[in-house]
Amino acid sequence: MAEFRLHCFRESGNAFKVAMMLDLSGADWEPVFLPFATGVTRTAQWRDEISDMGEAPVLEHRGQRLSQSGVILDYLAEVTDRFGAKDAAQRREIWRWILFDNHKFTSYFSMLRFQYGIQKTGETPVTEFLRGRVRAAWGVAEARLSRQAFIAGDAPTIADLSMAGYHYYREETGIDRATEFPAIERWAARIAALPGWRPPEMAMAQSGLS
Ligand SMILES: N[C@@H](CCC(=O)N[C@@H](CS)C(=O)NCC(=O)O)C(=O)O
Repeated sequence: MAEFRLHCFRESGNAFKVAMMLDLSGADWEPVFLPFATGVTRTAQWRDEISDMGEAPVLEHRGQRLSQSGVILDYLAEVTDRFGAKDAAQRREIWRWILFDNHKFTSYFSMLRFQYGIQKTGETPVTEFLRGRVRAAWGVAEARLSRQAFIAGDAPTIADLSMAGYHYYREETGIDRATEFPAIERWAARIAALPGWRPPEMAMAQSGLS
């Protein structure tokens, strides 16, 4: 059995945040397939045995089960000594962006992508609202990434891996990233060029939605 086991499915950008970290750190890890569309994460058994929050990803390591991608990334930075903070001030800066990511940068985009790109709802008041919120949050990151190569400095950290989780999927969302957010586009390419990086469909092969 691999040292790290990640409960995940291919479409989960939140899980891909952790998969990227494991790949880029050269960790010995394996995906544990989560058939998300069956509703398994809503069952009492899964919540008892895997995670009470009923969300992917969940990381198993040394008898522990960790959830919340930000906490998992922080844990992995500690045990692998990769992509962590160089001092206390940078640690706070990393957490500032991970919290922003979880509240706005990833969450609005993941909902927009799910509704517009995967469920194919067409345009609705909800998708219009979400796209506006995405553009506002991405604008904040665009300004930062126009000035520096990575979110918390000149080298990649777990803040980048958190924020990049949804940037390698191709569903239509009504946002043209390359044109509207060129600094984010270049940043996503810089992360994908790091040694060991694999796309979601290679890192987490099985689809949880089909
Ligand atoms: N803040 C959480 C979000 C996790 C999350 O929302 N995961 C989705 C899959 S990508 C999920 O399991 N959703 C189930 C639900 O909302 O009921 C994290 O970063 O781990």
